[in-house]
Amino acid sequence: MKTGLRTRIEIIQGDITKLKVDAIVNAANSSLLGGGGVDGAIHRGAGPQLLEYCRRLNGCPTGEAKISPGFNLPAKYVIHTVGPVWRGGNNNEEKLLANCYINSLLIAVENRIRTIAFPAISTGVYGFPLESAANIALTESKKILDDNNMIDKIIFVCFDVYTLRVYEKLIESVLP
Ligand code: AR6
Repeated sequence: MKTGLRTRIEIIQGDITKLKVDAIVNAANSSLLGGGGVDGAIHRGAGPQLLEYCRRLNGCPTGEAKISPGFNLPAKYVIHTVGPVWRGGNNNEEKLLANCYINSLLIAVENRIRTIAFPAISTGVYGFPLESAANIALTESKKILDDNNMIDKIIFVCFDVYTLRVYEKLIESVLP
C-alpha cells in the first residue's frame, strides 16, 4: 500500500503551465480574475478565453475551489483555488490551506480527473511558510489518495529548487 501511494505522488521542478495532465491547480485570488505568480502564468498560457470564463464564476472564497476548461493550455482543466494570506498563523491559515487541497481534489474526483498537478499554494505572494505549507499539501493529498482510487497521480510542481528540496525532504516523513 505504501509503495502504491508513493508511485501516485510525484514531486518535480518546473513550470506547471507546460504539463499535459487532466488538471492543473491555480493558486488564484478570490476574484478569480487573474494576478501575478502562477495565476498570471496560467492565464497567459490559457489565453483570454479563461478570463472570460472566470468572470462568470463569480469569484471564490478562500479554501474553496472552482473548475474551468484549460483552453490553450496542454492541461484539459484548471481548478482554481484560493489560498489563505499568511497573517501570523492564528487566523485559521492551516485549515484554510488544507481546504484548498481537499476541495481541489474533491472537484477532481467529481470530474473524473485522473492526473492533477498542484503548485505550492500560498507560498509566494501570500507568504505562507513553505515547510508548513508543503506538509499540509502532502498530508491532505495522501489522505485523499488513501480513500480514493479515481486519482492516479498527484504531481507537486515546484518552481524553484529550494521548494523542490523541501517537498523531497518532507515526503520521506509523510510517506516513509
Ligand atoms: N509553475 C509552478 N509554480 C509557479 C509558477 C509556475 N509557472 N509560477 C510561480 N510559481 P504565487 P500565492 C510558484 O505567488 O502565494 C497571485 O497574484 C511560486 O514560486 O503564485 O498563492 C494570485 O492572483 C510559489 O512557489 O501564489 C493571488 O493574488 C507558488 O507558485 C496571489 O498571487 C505560489 O506562489 C496568490 O499567492
